Amino acid sequence: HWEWQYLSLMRRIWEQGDERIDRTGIGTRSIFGAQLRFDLAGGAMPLLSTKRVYWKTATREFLWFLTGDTNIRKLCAQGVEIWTDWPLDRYRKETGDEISRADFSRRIVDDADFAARWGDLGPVYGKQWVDWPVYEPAGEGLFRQRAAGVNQVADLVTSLRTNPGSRRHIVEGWNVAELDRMALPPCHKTYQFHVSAGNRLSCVMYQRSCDVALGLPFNLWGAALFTRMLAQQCDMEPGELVWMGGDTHLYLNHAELVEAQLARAPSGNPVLAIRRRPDSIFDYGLEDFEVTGYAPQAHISAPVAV
Ligand code: DHF
Ligand code: TMP
Repeated sequence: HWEWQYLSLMRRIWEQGDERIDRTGIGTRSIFGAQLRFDLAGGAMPLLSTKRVYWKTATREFLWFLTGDTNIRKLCAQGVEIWTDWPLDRYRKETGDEISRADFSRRIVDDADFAARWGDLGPVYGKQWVDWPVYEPAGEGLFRQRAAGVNQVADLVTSLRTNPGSRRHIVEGWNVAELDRMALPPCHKTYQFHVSAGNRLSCVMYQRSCDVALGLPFNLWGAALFTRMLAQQCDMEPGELVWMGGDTHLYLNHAELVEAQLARAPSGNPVLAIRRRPDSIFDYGLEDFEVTGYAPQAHISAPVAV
């Protein structure tokens, strides 16, 4: 079962990882450089069975990236709170107001001005993916920003269709000049696609920093979903997902999750069906996705390091 790769990675980090202080102050055990491979043929998805993963939440997050939006308001309005802690942390620090997460999220949804002021993450994934800023010479050594930036995702669909053999099918989030304005610099920073002789679309995703317990299950799902959507749009079959990690870690306060999950064994092979073929990569909705054969073991909650 593919999931043993995930469990082995988790065990290796927990038992042999280098213990270090990280940015959040929680502390991690970490290894540097890791790989997982997953075959997407037949609709199979890298969805963990050894704990329930909220794939609908992960899908909502991914579709939100594709809209280019970087404000958490639309996520909160759908009950998705996975990004709320970062704007909340900034709000508390800058105002001294000890508002609860639930109240903060409610206010983001109810109050557009408040959301505009406090809900934005800066030019993160969505912005870079579909509107990477471009500057053109405007004479006398000045530059002007072009009205529309580069839509890497639209360009990717075009390049896959017209030049499948290319080795340049890349979506990049790491915009060096804008990192300092992002709430978090991109973790899943590079997606590269490849079309095989048999018309199979594969993806290598490079993640510079990986929270194996909380982030990785979502990130594997997102990369596989992206590959499936692109394959459908380009009349290809899904190939392989290859995940590569840089600093691949477990937070020290995830001990209970790690112990519980490593005591479980994988079961089942969930399959994703896409119910219709939308007109473009930007027209998918949650209702277009159906997962069958997913009978996971109980969810295991763990605190996220902010
Ligand atoms: N920071 C850290 N330290 N780890 C992350 O994984 C992370 N991920 C981010 C932003 N910053 C991060 C964005 N993605 C959860 C999952 C993904 C995610 C952020 C948070 C999470 O907390 N998942 C829980 C609860 C899911 C839910 O509430 O729906 C889980 O058990 O999967
Ligand atoms: P860092 O910017 O100091 O590396 O912290 C980012 C943390 O968030 C790190 O634990 C990795 C984790 N992370 C994921 O694993 N996946 C994600 O999608 C995101 C946004 C973050």
